[in-house]
Amino acid sequence: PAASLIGAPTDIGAGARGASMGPEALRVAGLQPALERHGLQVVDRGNLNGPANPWQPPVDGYRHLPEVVQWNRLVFDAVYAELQQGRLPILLGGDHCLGLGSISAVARHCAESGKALRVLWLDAHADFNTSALTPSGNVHGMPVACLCGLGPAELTELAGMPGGGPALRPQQVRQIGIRSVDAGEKRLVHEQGLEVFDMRAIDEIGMRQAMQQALAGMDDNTHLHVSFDVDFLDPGIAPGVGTTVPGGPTYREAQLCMEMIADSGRLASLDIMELNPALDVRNQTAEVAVDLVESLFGKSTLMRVPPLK
Ligand code: DIR
Ligand code: MN
Ligand code: MN
Ligand code: MN
Repeated sequence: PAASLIGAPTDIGAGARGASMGPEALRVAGLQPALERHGLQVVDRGNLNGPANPWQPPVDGYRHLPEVVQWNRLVFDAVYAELQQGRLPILLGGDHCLGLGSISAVARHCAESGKALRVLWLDAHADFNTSALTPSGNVHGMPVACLCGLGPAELTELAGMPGGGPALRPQQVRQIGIRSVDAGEKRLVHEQGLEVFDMRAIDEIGMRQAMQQALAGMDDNTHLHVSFDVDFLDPGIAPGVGTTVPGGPTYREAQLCMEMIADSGRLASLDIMELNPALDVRNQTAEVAVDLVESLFGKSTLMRVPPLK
């Protein structure tokens, strides 16, 4: 299997500066050799080069919409090109607004190749705001809504789906680890029927059963995309993000989550987002992210043949 690292050094959709340094921190933490240890052939494509962050207040409910669109177009093209070559794209964020470009490319690729698509959204936040609902105007709080067709045309039409329409139906998404949803956003999540394994669900049924349910119903024809917002993790182990929310998955819960995704055998594209080295402590959040991504690609303590069900 061949994978490609794509750096997207920007904080254009975020509320704090610094996620622009995320790709380099992941490289410094040894992401490429860690993946190669698990039999992956990895090429680092370097960084995309998009517009600077003008750091302006919101206009009509969006901060930096033109720049967000430009960055997402670059991400779309880069991710789509890797998929066309049969490679596994790994997007190194950058803030989570870029999940839009990445998943738009995956959705387009799946539509053109007759694949089913499942998206796992690992995050403290639902990222399901619209310009009318957002408390901040930050587009990193909106990508899931945009992917489902709720947002400005420049973003909802990015995928250029054959036959038109949004990149995703809410039914294709499973969210894990959620513990911060804004008031209006909460109503929209409910109305759209998004399947959310929030922290209460994980407390009640455990990470194991949450992941069994989130991964259920995939088959050999399913492309699994994981969008990993590093703020998914408890801030105790991952302080280096712009919007920490207490009460996230522990190190062990996060490991199990990643291991169960690996065992599914369906992982075909990945985003690693929102790492903010300006807020980190000696790169420890980057290191924990790399460690977890290793598990996502099959690192395990023992040989498990077949994987424990
Ligand atoms: C908040 C924060 N819900 C917003 N969102 C974040 O501004 O829309 N997403 N941090 O990752
Ligand atoms: Mn493919
Ligand atoms: Mn996010
Ligand atoms: Mn988040």
